[in-house]
Amino acid sequence: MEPANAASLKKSFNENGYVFIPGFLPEVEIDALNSRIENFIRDTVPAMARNHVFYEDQNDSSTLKQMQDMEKYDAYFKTLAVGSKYEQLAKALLGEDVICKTVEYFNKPPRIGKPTPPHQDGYYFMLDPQQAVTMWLALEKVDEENGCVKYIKGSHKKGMRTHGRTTTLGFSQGIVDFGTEEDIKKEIAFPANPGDLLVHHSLTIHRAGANTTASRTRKAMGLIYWGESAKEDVEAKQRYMKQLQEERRG
Ligand SMILES: O=C(O)CCC(=O)C(=O)O
Repeated sequence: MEPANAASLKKSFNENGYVFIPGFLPEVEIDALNSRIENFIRDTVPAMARNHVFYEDQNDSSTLKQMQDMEKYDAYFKTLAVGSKYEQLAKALLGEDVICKTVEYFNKPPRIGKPTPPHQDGYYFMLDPQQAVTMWLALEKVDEENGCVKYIKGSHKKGMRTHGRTTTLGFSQGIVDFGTEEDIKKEIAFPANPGDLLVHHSLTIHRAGANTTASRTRKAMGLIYWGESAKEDVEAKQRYMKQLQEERRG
């Protein structure tokens, strides 16, 4: 990345809590990535740990909605994340060396793809300082109808909001008092074309709509990077994971 470009992206990231980079991945690379994902879903998903793959309907594999830690199962996704242009961008935005924590996939199947509740990723990460970014790469056309991502501009500067349990599988925590005048005024929707990249800070409030279309999916790839200064509150994280497991069993 050109230093001038990196500096202007960082400025806008610091100000708004996100950046939108149209055409980050060229079309041919998107086609290659989409076919790797298709192969992964066919060959690897059946053997994946249950807590790394989520379906809208557990009994219907066509309703796959989310995958996590894909880099642990397939070296292709590790190479995508580590030592790559995504890593370089994360480093430029956070202003320090970074560690890739996970490679994810987000789909909203037609008709049944639920809204993503308003949340801050940092609530799940439990970091001090909150030096982390999430990248969200559109794998196909995404708009208001199939559930595009929406950011609350500048919300990363206002600290952590109170989160509570949701009924959305894969996004178990949401902001309990979301919908204030400020939230509504500052919310911006990001329709995207394949290859467009969104990057948000771990304190940026975001959500996404449901997929209300009859036949379109809504596929995206996620990459999470933590800055090397970000330290995890390990005990709080363990307590949280235990609580999640108990809730899931329940
Ligand atoms: O794909 C979505 O609906 C939301 C993804 C998200 O919340 C995230 O990447 O942090």
